[in-house]
Amino acid sequence: MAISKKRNVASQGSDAFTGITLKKPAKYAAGLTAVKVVLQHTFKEMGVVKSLSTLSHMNQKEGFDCPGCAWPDPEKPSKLGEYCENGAKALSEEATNQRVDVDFFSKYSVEELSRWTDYQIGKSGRLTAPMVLRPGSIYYEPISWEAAFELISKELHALDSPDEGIFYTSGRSSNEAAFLYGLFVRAFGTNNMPDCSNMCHESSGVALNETLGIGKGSVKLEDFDKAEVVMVIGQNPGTNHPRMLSALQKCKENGGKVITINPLEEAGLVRFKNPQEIKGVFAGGEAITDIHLQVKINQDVALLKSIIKKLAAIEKKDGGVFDHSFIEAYTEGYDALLADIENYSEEDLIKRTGIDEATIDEVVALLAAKNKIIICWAMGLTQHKNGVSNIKECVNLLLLKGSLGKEGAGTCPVRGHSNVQGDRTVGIMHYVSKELNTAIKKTYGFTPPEEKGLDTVHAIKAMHEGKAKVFIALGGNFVSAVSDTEYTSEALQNCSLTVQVSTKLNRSHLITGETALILPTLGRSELDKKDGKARFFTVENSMGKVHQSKGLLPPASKNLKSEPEIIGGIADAYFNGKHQVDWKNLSQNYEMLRASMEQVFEGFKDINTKSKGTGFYLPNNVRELDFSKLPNGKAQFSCNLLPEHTLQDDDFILMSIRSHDQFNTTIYGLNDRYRGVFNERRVLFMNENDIKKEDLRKWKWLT
Ligand SMILES: Nc1nc2c(c(=O)[nH]1)N[C@H]1C(S)=C(S)[C@@H](COP(=O)(O)OP(=O)(O)OC[C@H]3O[C@@H](n4cnc5c(=O)[nH]c(N)nc54)[C@H](O)[C@@H]3O)O[C@H]1N2
Ligand SMILES: Nc1nc2c(c(=O)[nH]1)N[C@H]1C(S)=C(S)[C@@H](COP(=O)(O)OP(=O)(O)OC[C@H]3O[C@@H](n4cnc5c(=O)[nH]c(N)nc54)[C@H](O)[C@@H]3O)O[C@H]1N2
Ligand SMILES: [Mo]
Repeated sequence: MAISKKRNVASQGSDAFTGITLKKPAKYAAGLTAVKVVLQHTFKEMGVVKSLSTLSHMNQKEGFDCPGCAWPDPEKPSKLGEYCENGAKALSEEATNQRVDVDFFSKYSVEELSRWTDYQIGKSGRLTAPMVLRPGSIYYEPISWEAAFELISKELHALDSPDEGIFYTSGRSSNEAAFLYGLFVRAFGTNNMPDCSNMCHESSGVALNETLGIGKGSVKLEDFDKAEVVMVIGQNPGTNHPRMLSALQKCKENGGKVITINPLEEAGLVRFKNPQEIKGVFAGGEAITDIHLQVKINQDVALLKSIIKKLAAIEKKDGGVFDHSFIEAYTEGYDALLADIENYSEEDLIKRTGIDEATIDEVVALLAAKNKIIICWAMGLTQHKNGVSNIKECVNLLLLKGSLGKEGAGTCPVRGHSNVQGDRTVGIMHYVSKELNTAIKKTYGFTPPEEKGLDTVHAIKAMHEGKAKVFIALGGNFVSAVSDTEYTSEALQNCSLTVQVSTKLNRSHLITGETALILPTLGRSELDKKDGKARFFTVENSMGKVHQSKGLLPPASKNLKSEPEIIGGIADAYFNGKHQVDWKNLSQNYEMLRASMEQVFEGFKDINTKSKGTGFYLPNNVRELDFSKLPNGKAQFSCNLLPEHTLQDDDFILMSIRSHDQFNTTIYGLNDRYRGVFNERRVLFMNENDIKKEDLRKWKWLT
């Protein structure tokens, strides 16, 4: 196969530095500056009138769900607006007035565009028409929707096996779109459904499933009002889930304590000025963290073990620390856990964490006395090699304290993309769910494949080795989101066809297979009309609540289709009327689609009516303390190993973090205001002591 390497030479864009300036890191998050930044950003991208009228509909009952993160909305949204600085930035990225039209593509070749920075590419605007990049060509050209669907159908039919197809999903798709997509992929005959979760909260899903029998968290938003202690581990809510700070604020107002565990003292975790309150705008803000544990990178297992060991010692001496009636009734493995912890030296554990013992003792004293504990976490725990152990160790602590299945307590993996949890619920996964397959067979009359499919890493490998040839992405920016950009570029360029269903131009449109398609779709904020009637779709937030989302803006172009319509178009062309499922109808009639999803998912009963208003919670066995699906019907304690790092004296462990001005691969701007970095994104932070030790200040750029 001819690989068109020459047309996309640069997989990283320009490497030129943009001129960094540094200031002191911020001491608080949000406040008046956040309000100013919101307005600057949205006015610039969307204009004043459109900004103000659209923002007031975001996260409101009759409005649309924020395209940013998956943090839930309160029952009574704030009248001043229920959004944060970064949600507003996510909206203005989508609702920008800039357009990437057909002329744009005839002006700039793929090769030229691939030399642009991600920031420039993203700022070019919304995609407006289906485009095709034909073999040997360096320019995208327009194509009709029908021809695009036919082209995909032809390539899929040409594969030797359905397993040569890869069907990626990002986490922005609605439940309806994701379900239909998964249904089509299964009808096509493969489980090759890598998704952005593989790079994100996969380890949470695995750890929670194995220990508690559900891959999701157990807390509801109201639990934050009642919690005595909230632990925020490996998470930076000030930037990534700013509305969570309001929940932490409320917890504190009700007498709760917040413990943060993070190698960095993130601005939002120190103080918070709630921009939705007058006092938040004008006063000094509220302290959020009561105790901060500045743990060394990837030493959370050591830290949690040291805490558990110290709690066990108090329990042995005085009693009253662990919840024995809970442990007895609902758990398995307590004795093994206590025996295992004996194998570790307290001194060694504490040394690994890099934290002074007195601070750990403060945390232990607090935890010993309280039993309504919430543990929140995100990428600082999940994205390590030993991510599963990190999370299982959090579960151990909650089980010991009986902090599950009651008010003010539980697990809280804070999700990323605004519907990443919903996508999983409705069947986006590379592994096989027997339950789902049985329900699909019963409802639609075909048997889904029973072989496990490829996750992100294995899908890349398969494309690289020529074992997979067609790559279709429902949203996202695959090439920039996965870790090894060069290897992945080669893998994608090995494909005969790559297809991107997208709202905005990104690098994955420029690093392509022999033929490539861009299929532009409606954004969440846009009006989705059929026969003059507005349609809504549903999403699931980070706490398992399903609710409707209805856009209001005129679509970026008349030539856009909704995601379900695009999937229906592909499926219809592929099966050409020879399949049990009525793809066309199902993809256009969302009520019918939802009614059919009701048959497949137990918790979706009456979804068409129940999803209106504030929505409904899906079943959650942890909330009910029902562990019947686990071995012996019990929640599982686990014994986890410490991560081993073999470091030389001058070796360092690195971690990755998001800057304040980005959403995954989307670059909102070049600043990281809270951390005091301006005009440059490629920044390496280092502990001052390490810099001194290595005498790195001699380097000019570190002044
Ligand atoms: N504005 C904005 N919002 C977003 C996103 C975005 O990119 N921009 N992305 C969305 C998505 S998809 C996701 S998954 C979430 C991500 O939300 P977060 O997980 O909050 O995002 P990160 O920036 O990866 O933050 C990781 C945090 O973990 C800390 N950390 C790193 N290593 C360790 C460690 O070993 N131990 C501990 N205890 N902490 C550690 C870092 O210092 C950092 O504060 O945000 C979602 N929301
Ligand atoms: N460099 C880098 N890599 C990362 C991360 C990071 O922060 N930086 N974060 C990691 C994490 S935690 C995650 S979850 C993954 C995320 O991986 P992805 O989900 O693949 O990446 P995103 O950057 O969120 O995708 C952005 C693109 O999604 C498209 N898009 C936006 N909204 C919609 C929509 O409504 N429908 C459709 N069809 N398309 C839409 C736009 O074209 C936009 O360019 O990346 C991981 N990898
Ligand atoms: Mo994520």
